[in-house]
Amino acid sequence: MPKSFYITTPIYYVNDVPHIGHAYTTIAADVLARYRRLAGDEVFFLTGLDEHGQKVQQAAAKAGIDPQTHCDRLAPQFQDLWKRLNISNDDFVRTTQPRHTRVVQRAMQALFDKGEIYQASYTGWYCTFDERFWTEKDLENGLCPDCKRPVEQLSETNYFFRMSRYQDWLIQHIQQHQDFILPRSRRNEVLGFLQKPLEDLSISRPKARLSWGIELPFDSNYVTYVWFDALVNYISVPGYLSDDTRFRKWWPATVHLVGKDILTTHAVYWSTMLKALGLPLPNTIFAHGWWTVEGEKMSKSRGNVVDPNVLVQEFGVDAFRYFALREVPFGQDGDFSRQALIGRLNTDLANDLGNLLSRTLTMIVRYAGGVIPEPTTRAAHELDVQLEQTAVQATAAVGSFLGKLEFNRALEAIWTLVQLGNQYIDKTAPWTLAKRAEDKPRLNTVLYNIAEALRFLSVNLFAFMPQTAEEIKRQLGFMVTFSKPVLGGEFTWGGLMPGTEIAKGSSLFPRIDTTTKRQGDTGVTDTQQPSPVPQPASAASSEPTTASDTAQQITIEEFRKMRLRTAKVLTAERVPKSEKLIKVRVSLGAEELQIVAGIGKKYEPEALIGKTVVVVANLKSAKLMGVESQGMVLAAGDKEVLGLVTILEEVEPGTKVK
Ligand code: ME8
Repeated sequence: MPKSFYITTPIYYVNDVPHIGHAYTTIAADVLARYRRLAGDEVFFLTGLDEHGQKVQQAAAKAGIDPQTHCDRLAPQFQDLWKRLNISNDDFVRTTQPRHTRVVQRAMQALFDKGEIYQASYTGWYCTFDERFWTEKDLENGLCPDCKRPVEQLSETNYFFRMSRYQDWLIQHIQQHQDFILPRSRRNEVLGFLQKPLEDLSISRPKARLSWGIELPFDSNYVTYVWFDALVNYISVPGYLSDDTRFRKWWPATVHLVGKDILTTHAVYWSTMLKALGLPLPNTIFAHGWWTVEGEKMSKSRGNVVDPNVLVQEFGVDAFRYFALREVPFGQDGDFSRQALIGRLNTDLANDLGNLLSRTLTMIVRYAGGVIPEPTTRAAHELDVQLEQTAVQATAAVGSFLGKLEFNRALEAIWTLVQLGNQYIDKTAPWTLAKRAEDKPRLNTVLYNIAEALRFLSVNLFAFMPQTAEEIKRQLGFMVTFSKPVLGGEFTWGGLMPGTEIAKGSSLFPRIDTTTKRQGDTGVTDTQQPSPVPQPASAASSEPTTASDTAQQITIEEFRKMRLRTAKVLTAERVPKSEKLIKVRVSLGAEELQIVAGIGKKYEPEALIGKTVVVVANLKSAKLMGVESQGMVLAAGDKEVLGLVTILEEVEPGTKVK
């Protein structure tokens, strides 16, 4: 029997367009939903909109339209964004839908009939922004303790939910269910909150003050408090009080994903409501952290609200999905910056993953006629065993990390395989194997293994980056149906079918050019090319040093003009129609250079990727066979290149060489 996995996001207020905060929770939920489907669970993934209440009424009034029209205009913005982000939600609730309002009214009536709701007059401090009353002692310097805005004193007759009677029970429930509120630190916060006496909760608003809400079934002068309406979406949609069989299948929810801002409403209001209704509590409420933008709180007034649509357009959907979950451990606060996103895209996605695929495809075309070759021996080599084991372990690790909502660690586990794949290529050196006919069987095995590692990667990446997973699959031509529970059944190493034709396509992640102006950091003010370019003796000639070398002595100042740096080779490809020239893109840490080097007779481009070389980084750009070269890669040899200059130890790219 497949397990039922019911996951929800908050339903977002339609007072404004969606931003990266909303996208964050929704992407996280999507990854879990996709992964659980792949693992064979039956999944119900619900998201939607919170359309009632003061915030929405105010936004509509500001726009000069009635609230329903306002909601109808904004709802497609959320739905379109979810499509663009490849969100695989199974339903989309809007709290103005009759399927929801009906259930809210029935639930309210049931609570009223049970005596869980009573009417009373109340005087308190009201925060319009948070739509809630505070007691005198709650206030902080006379301001709302939550949003720090001014509050006003109001006296009202309202309906109250007897929340206070559930305080002890709730404390006990939280203590007895370790995973009910996660992460642990948030659980402790809720327990801390519950140390203070819990008051009854006002769950109505007089229509005279707020008309935009669901009318109380037992008093038409009132509408339902927006939270008492919104939270019910989690049960109204899967069939509470309307379809028992369906409801029994999905409730209790497996995970409610929320931001830390709305943990109390979920952990306290929602739990006690469910208890009063006689319903079981969800397994887990997970409160994730808060995103700032370039170090600042995101707000309309600051004008720094980030539109996910723009990011998708600029960087692609999967780069954004990857960044959102890779950058910060889920649960902790994080900061969004374009630079950080570009960094992730260029390194993890373009250099590591993109390169692995393109190198593999290039070699399959070149050395195996564009067809996945038949491996001759299985696990013949220590390197093969290591690759297979890492693929299998990474797959298991992804499952176990996602079980704990540790998205970033799941991605790290996947990247151990990406990196090992690249190392496997470097170490097995297929370009060398291709030179000797007797190495052909080994070459085939190696190429097969890399392609198989990529099949594993594609399956593991699917939940995070569905489009990328599909593209890897398409280019390598293997058969996997991601809508089937691939990981639920047999998913083993060696499943890749030899003989399939590959379809090398465009690169997965085009690099974002971050090339900066190349001056200044050495204090070099003279931008003129030092002339003649002094070459260190070791790189100048294969001849021993002669008297004529020493004749061309240079001063230390002249030498210092040269900007010598370590550089990591990111990409390498042959310059068309040239036997000798290879175009490399190298990273100097903060900047990148494109260099055309005459090393093509000695090296295959694939062998260079990932290597640390030494470059002259302030050489005036020149064009070689029409291709711009912005520096020089140092190599030993004169007419003939004998070997590239490398560094004995591991050093960061961009380190000064002197
Ligand atoms: O609270 N960083 O809706 P809402 C991370 N309608 N996540 C963020 C974020 C940020 N800067 N900003 C928003 C509501 N979020 C209610 C919910 S549920 C029954 C009713 C995300 O539009 C995060 O998930 O204010 C947060 O909890 C949610 O959006 C708040 O959305």
